[in-house]
Amino acid sequence: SFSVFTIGDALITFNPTQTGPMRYVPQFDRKVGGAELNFAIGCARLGLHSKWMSRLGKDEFGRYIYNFVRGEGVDTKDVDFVEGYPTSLNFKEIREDGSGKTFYYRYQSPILTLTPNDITEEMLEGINLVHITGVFLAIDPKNLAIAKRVLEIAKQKNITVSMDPNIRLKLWAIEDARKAYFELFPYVDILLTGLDELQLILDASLEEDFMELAKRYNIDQLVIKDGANGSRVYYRGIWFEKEAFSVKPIDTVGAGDGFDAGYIYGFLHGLEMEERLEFANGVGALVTTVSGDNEGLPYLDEVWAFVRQEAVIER
Ligand code: KDG
Repeated sequence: SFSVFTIGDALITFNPTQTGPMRYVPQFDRKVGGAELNFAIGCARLGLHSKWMSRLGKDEFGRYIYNFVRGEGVDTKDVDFVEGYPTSLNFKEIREDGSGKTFYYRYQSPILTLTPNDITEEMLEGINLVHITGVFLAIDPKNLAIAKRVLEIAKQKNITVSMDPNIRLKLWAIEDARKAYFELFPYVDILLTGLDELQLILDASLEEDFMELAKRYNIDQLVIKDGANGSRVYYRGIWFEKEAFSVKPIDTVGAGDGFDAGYIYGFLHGLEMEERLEFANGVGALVTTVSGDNEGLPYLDEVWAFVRQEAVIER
């Protein structure tokens, strides 16, 4: 099977037990979040070998995250516990339509202890694809150097690189985000981005500008996610697109990470462009139907059954 590698911070995510303003929510469900971790779980559920590099607090929450991720079959060889950096928290507010807000309690994330020297060639042994996201970059300015080190090794080893800007303006300013992304674009083979994010990054909404970006940085696949409007990809001068599945979302957080995992699965397995988009749309849609950032990530057979609208025996 194919192997993927990603690097990122984890959070304890508190999901509200009711919708509406967070100040009126008396109870929360303790869950696990983190964009790259969601991606890693998504890949593992689809049957990929999935490696997630991180640092966790040496505390109860850190242990919980570790056990949770291992339970999902993610390779945690490059995960360590660090003293003195408590695991970060994220409280969510959810509206009736499944959209919401996040409130971070994230100041001294354990992953701040990582340095470029922690990145070794050996970590990427046997890896087919490296996935970087903007959340990791946003947490600390020095993470750009860490990401670069990972991507340089990836390039040396001919490993495909995917990136999701995953803009979190609560974590950094758009100017800083842009600078970091543009430094990494030269390494990127597959850019997986929300339409709104791409518009923000380029300060433009024209298709010509998107194509220009892909050409200038030699981005092989520029994949644009547009939620309920579906997704499209610009590949070798041609746009392919696929409409979204209609679902009743209850928690949209993590859908983009799920889409990424689905797209990467489709890429690694050589699915045709439109089928690849459909598969990824299916994973993203399914994520939104379950509460939590990663609980709704489907297993492989569930995605196929969903996209082919096959009847599933339930009782
Ligand atoms: O993409 C989903 C993530 O945003 C969520 O799991 C929490 O990592 C997180 C973040 O920083 O927002």
